[in-house]
Amino acid sequence: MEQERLHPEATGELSNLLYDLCLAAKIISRQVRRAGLSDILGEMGTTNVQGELQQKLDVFANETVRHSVQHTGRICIMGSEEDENPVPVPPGKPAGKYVLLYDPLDGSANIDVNVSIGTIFSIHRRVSPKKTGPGTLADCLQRGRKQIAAGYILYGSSTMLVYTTGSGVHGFTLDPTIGEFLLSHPHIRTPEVGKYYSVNESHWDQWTPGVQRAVAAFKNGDGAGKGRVEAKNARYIGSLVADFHRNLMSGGVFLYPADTRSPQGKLRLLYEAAPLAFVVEQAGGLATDGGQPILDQTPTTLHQRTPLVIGSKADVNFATEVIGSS
Ligand code: FDP
Repeated sequence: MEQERLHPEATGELSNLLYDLCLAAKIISRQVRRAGLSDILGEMGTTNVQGELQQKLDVFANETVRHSVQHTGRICIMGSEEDENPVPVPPGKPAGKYVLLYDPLDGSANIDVNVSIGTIFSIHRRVSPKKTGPGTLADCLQRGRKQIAAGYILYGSSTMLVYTTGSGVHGFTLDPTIGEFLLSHPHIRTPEVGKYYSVNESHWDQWTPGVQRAVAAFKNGDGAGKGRVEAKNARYIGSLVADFHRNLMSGGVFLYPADTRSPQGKLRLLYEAAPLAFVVEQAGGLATDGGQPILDQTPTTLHQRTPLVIGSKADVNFATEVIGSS
């Protein structure tokens, strides 16, 4: 509400879209909290003891987000990690001026082992010349710099919504006793230099010499004195949202570089890297692909991958310089 008042021209539609996402987050959070209890961890297509068709949690999350937004008249098209093609609003339903891109449940390898996971979202304005009816792929393929809102929901020791609309980053914690997100972390700023580096070092042999040098410097310090890198502590959960959130709050750098097995990197530009890049820049940090800022990349496909270096500004600048010089 406070943010909306900064824009006298605002119609309230964006706030309502964010509320729609909060509703989805509460439903997903409830299901995640019951994950070990509710037979929900089964494979798709199998039947549970009640004879109901089991749904994997990531499929459940995908549908929950879709159902929470597609009939509201606020969006014209959605793109999700779980859907091969963009999903326009259903025929006959009102289409709005926003585009939603999302990763319904990031860190899926951690679902079955009770480790933090998250939902990531990115919101753009529609750009297709037709102002009514369903949106098009072109609405989804916009540069990160054009995002008007982005954020994530972390299902961790508590459930937290962290978002930006371009006026800073704000964190809300879900109070399960009243079912509301309460503003717990206004105006989040990330430290200029981080304490942690987060990378899957088992990929070392597949990295370029530049990536190896950057990671070695984060691990050991580069010995070059003031303005260079001090040795950092390592933390890698393997859930992007959780690794990102810890580094945002405590300071740190997360790397998922390109390697010989994934020459474009592993993470997705539109609904993983770009929204987190918007959040981190708004918190005073930085995100690059090891060369250019993530927010300046031009997407050509919905599920495009990108290398990612994200976190505290000085550390991302250092890694980008070292990777680029190899
Ligand atoms: P996951 O495969 O479990 O969905 O988005 C993909 C992602 O998780 C990120 O959340 C995580 O940071 C990364 O992949 C982990 O990949 P590695 O196992 O290769 O480290």
